[in-house]
Amino acid sequence: MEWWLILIIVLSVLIAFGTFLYLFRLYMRQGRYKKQNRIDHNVVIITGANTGIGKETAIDLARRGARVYIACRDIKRGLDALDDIRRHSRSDFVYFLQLDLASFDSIRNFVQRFREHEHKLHILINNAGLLAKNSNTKDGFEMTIGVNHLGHFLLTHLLLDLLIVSAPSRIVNVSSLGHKFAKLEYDDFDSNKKMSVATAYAKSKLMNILFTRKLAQKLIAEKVSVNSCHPGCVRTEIARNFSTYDFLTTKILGEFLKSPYEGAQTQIRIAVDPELENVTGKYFVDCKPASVSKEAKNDEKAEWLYRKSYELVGLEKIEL
Ligand SMILES: *[C@@H]1O[C@H](CO)[C@@H](O)[C@H](O)[C@@H]1NC(C)=O
Ligand SMILES: *[C@@H]1O[C@H](CO)[C@@H](O)[C@H](O)[C@H]1NC(C)=O
Ligand SMILES: *[C@@H]1O[C@H](CO)[C@@H](O)[C@H](O)[C@H]1NC(C)=O
Repeated sequence: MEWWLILIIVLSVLIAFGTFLYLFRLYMRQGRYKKQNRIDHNVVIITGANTGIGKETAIDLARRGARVYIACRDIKRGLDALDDIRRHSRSDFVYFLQLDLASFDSIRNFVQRFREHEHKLHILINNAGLLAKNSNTKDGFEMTIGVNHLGHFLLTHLLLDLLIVSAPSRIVNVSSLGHKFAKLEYDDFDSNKKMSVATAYAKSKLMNILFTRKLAQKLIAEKVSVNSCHPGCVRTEIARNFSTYDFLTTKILGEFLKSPYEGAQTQIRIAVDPELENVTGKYFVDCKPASVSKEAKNDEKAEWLYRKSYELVGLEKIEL
């Protein structure tokens, strides 16, 4: 073969491969919320806002004029994040309240302190999520499910009356594509049950979606919307304690993962887009509505989970 023919073939292959990588990167990082609408004086709570997409969401909503309360467990990290968020958003209306979602007492205490400052709540973003190995919450539940699901369940219910008097208001539950790998079983709350971290995480995210759908039905008449989302594959610290995963995501796949800013776009849209005012019970990916797994559409399990969670977090039975 002629040398120039070989050269052309090699170049074509390289160009095709480069184009493929470029398009794949665009695909992985798509979805932007571009409207600049303001939400002046709206009161917002964001859990886990000291880092990653929660922090980016806090900056964005503070820029739009909201009063933003960031809730996280570690006081030092929370106060550092508060400084950053105020600086980047150029807003002084950002506040920090300590909250440990692995403790029902801490959650009740948080809500009490919040009520001393505010009589309204327009947007609740259940953003905090973790992956924890072999540990339990203060109340004795498996840690990942306890925080990602039960903790947020209690928090949401203790704040419902404020959301209702502030209607139209919104609840955003940050779930994950991971929910598609999970099935709900009736003994999942048992802290002695053997479960891998990934399984517990997927289950907790499935529970988020089942709840979103159940709660959305219950709150239609109150004009409180409840939607959930998958932020995309984002560079975050969620797996900071798992070194192999951490190495993979930060060093090798980094270019194909969303930055926290990009990952925050979907939840920002659900929280503020005026067009979505009457949209509830839906699941969004890359800023667009998407479908959930078959398991997540199971109304019977949603109802069971709702009742079970009510009982486990120690709420009085109140039918909405
Ligand atoms: C959204 O979040 C919490 C718990 O996950 C629930 O209490 C609400 O019902 C709503 N859905 C959620 C969080 O899934
Ligand atoms: C990660 O590990 C550190 C100590 O190495 C610990 O303090 C921290 O609580 C762990 N975080 C999570 C989310 O498990
Ligand atoms: C939502 O519903 C209300 C009352 O039904 C209506 O006035 C409003 O225009 C609707 N908003 C959107 C964006 O469709």
